[in-house]
Amino acid sequence: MAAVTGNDAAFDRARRIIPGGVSSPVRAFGSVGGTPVFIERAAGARLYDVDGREYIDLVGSWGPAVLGHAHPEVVAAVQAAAARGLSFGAPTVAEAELAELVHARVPLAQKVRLVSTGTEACMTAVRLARGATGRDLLVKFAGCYHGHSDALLAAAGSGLATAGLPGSAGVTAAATAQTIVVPYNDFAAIRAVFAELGDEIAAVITEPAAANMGVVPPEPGFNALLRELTSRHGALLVYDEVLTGFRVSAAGWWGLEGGVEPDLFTFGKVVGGGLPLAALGGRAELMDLLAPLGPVYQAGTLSGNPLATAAGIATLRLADAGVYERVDAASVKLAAEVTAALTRAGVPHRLQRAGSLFSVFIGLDSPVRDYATAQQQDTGAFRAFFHAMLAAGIALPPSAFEAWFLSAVHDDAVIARIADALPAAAAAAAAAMPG
Ligand code: HOZ
Repeated sequence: MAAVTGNDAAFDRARRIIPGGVSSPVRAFGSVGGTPVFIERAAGARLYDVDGREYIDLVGSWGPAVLGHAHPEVVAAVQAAAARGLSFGAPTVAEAELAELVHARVPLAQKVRLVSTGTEACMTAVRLARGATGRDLLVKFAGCYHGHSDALLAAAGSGLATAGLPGSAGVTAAATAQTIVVPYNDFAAIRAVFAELGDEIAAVITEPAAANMGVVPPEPGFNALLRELTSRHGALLVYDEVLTGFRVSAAGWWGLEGGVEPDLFTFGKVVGGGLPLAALGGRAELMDLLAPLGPVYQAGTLSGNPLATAAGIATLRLADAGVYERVDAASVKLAAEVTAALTRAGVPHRLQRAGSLFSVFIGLDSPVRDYATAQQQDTGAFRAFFHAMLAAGIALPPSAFEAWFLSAVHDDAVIARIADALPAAAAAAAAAMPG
C-alpha cells in the first residue's frame, strides 16, 4: 500500500470541511482524476507542494503570474502597502494610478472601475450594457466563460466545460432566458440572431480570443462582424479580456488584433498581479452611468483594495516589452516541443494559439473553431498525458479545456525541463487512445 503523503493528508482534511476540498472546482482534478496538489509556495516558474516536491508551473494561477511567481518587486510593493493598512473602504490615490495604467495601455478604456473578480467585472459590464441601452437581451458564445454570475452561466466554458456540464443548478430559467447562446466563430448564426432580434439586444459579450474551451482564436473578420452588427443595431460590444488582457500583449488581444473598437472591456488576472482585483473599462459616457454618477449600481467593500491595487500597479509597471517578448518566445518554443513529441508518438492533435496562450486538443487534427468541436477532443488521452507530466514534475492545467500559461521566467532551461517530460507523456496519451 502506498504511503500516505502530506498532500493526501491535506486533501483529506480539506475535504472534510470544504466542499470537494477546494475553493474553486477546476482545482479539484475532477476531470483528470487523482489528488489535487496542495501548494505551499511558489517562486519564479516553480511551485512547491506540501511534501516539498517541485513542479514547473504551466498554470500561473490561471493567468496572473505573467512575471513568474512572487516577483520580488511585486512582493515588496504588497508588503509596503500592507504596512500602511489592509483595507480602508475609502478611496486611495493608487486606484487612480492603476486605472491610468490600464487606460495608457488600452486607451478605449477611457474610464475604469476596479472590482475584485472577473465574475464581478463581467456581471457589471452586462448590467451596464442593459442600463445604457434599456434592452434586455444578451448574446454570448458557447464555450466562452465570463465568470459565474447567473446570466452568463449558459453553455459556459472553463470549469463547466471541464465537468461536462451544460449549466448550473440554482440558475433559474428566468435568469438565462434573456441570454442568447451562439456558436463561436459562426458568422451565419450571429447574423441570423441580429436579423431577428437585433433591436432588442443590449450587448454581445465575447472572449475576443476564446481561451476557456481550450484556445480557439477568432476567425478573420469575426470580431469585426460583431462590431458591425452591434453598431448597426445600437447594441454594445463587450470584450472580456480577463484571460488575455495584459497577458498576450501589453494591450491584450485588442492590442494584437487592431481595428475593432469595443464599447466595454473586462480585465482580471494580470491586472491584479495575483491578488483579487479585476476591472471594467470603456467609453467615459458609458462608464459614467455607474453609481454614484449614474443609475447602474455596483459596489464592493474590497473593490480597489490597497494590497491588490499595489500588486496590479507593480505588475503592470514591470510588464514591459521585454516581458512580452520573453513570454512569446517561451510559448513558441514550448508549443513546438509539444507538437514534436505528440507527432513522434503518433498522437493526432491540434495545438491552437492566441498570442502566447495555447492549448492542445488531443485526438483532433483539424481546426477547432467552436465549442462543439472542442468537446470532441479525447479527454481520456489528455488525462494520461496530464498525469505523466505531473509525475515528471510538470504542472499542467488539470483540464483539457484550459489554456497553458507561461511567464517571462520560463527560460530555455525551464522549457528544456518540460521538453524532457514530453516524450513519456506523449507515449502515455498514445496508449490511452482507442486502438
Ligand atoms: N477562470 C480560470 C480560467 N478559466 C479558472 C479559474 C477557476 O475557475 O478557478
